[in-house]
Amino acid sequence: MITELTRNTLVLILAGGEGSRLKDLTKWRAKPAVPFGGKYRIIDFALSNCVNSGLRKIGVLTQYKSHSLLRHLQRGWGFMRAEIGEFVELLPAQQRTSEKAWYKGTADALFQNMDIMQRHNTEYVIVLGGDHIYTMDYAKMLLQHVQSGADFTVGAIEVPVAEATDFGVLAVSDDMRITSFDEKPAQPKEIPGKPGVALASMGIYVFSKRFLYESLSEDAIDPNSSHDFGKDIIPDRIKDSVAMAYSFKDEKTGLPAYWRDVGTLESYWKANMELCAVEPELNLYDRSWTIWTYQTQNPPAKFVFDEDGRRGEAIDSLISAGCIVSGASVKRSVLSFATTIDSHSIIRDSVILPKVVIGKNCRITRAIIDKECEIPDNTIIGENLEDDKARFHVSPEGIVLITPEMLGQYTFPLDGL
Ligand code: ADQ
Ligand code: ADP
Repeated sequence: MITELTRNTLVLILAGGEGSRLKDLTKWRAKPAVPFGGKYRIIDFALSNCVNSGLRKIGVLTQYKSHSLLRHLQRGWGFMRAEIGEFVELLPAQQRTSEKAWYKGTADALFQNMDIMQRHNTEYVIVLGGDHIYTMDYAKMLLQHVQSGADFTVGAIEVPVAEATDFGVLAVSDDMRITSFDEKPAQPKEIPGKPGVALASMGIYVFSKRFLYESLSEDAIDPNSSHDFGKDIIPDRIKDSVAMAYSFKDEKTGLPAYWRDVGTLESYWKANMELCAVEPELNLYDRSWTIWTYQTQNPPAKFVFDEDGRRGEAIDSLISAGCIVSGASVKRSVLSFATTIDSHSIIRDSVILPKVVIGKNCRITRAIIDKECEIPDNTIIGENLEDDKARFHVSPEGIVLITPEMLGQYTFPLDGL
């Protein structure tokens, strides 16, 4: 809902990280631009949450391999009405301050956009990562921030301690004031009274304007630091400011809400697989919380008998527009748009990105296949991982990643220079 508060808030989405743990999926595109869930890109979730929360002044900070991301944003997110103060602005790293360097860390990315923040001059600034899958009403966090009189508020979620080593870990008092913050600790603190559970930072923050400007000013940041929010600014400022945590919970159950970091091949694959459940925790069918995206026009998905009379079928799967399954079987898989699968092939537990062509007699299990791959007839993937390792990337958990380059499809003149 648009309110006085949401109108007075600028959102900055950090979308420039390298995402190196997604391996070759992010070789040519930034992590927020990676396709997800059949028809979306990862960044669509943060952006849709903004629009659905009534937050319509949005800047997206890009840096690493941003072509695909910028194209997606230009094509799909240009529908805001500038004349009523709504926008999605693209903010590529462009050395706007006297600093002659690309963005160093996340804090530096914001510092280099101080002029933009000052120009919009909103009372509040929300900073989000562009690479998580979740639905969340940010307006509720904003309201808590304002009502508590905080200088900054960190979005937080309960996670198993074993996973908390990848996150910032918070300790809070009874009234949710942050008492400590450790970035990616080797031994995360448990929540008192909840053994095995830690309170992790979701990497999303609400700042009051004055506090943010002060924290980003040149004298406030140690020039030798990594210029990072999680490592430098947040831990530094909890003592001398009002720092609050906002606990992200499912309102109906009171349990931690759905929130997935899809930073590794395993977690990316798993979050896609979760969508194949009969009742997934992430409800893409909720008409009150549409996930917006850009999509090319495609005809409906089609399932046909092949010339031998074999059925083309799919079960427990998401099949996007433009796909044709001919005499082949798809089980517990996500097919992005315009993929074709030919006779006698069986696809199981796999994530197929757009415009993939899968030939006849293939068996593909536990794989991620990148956009525009052409898989030749009789290809077997996911059954003998030693064989797969020779041709493709195999994650420690045995998920096989296949890209056009690995199939020898692209030969670029610049390769090897
Ligand atoms: P990480 O995700 O490891 O931890 P980071 O790599 O800084 O932190 O990425 C945060 C966001 O900023 C990502 O969306 C990334 O794409 C983007 N980003 C990174 N460098 C950028 C740059 N120079 N310019 C623009 N965008 C950039 C953070 C917090 C943890 C928290 C986790 C939650 O530091 O405390 O627990 O997020 O996933
Ligand atoms: P999009 O989805 O925007 O069509 P992709 O996500 O497929 O683009 O690719 C991201 C970007 O990387 C695009 O700019 C594309 O042209 C480029 N790209 C993809 N694969 C390769 C490659 N093997 N070599 C060089 N550039 C590539």
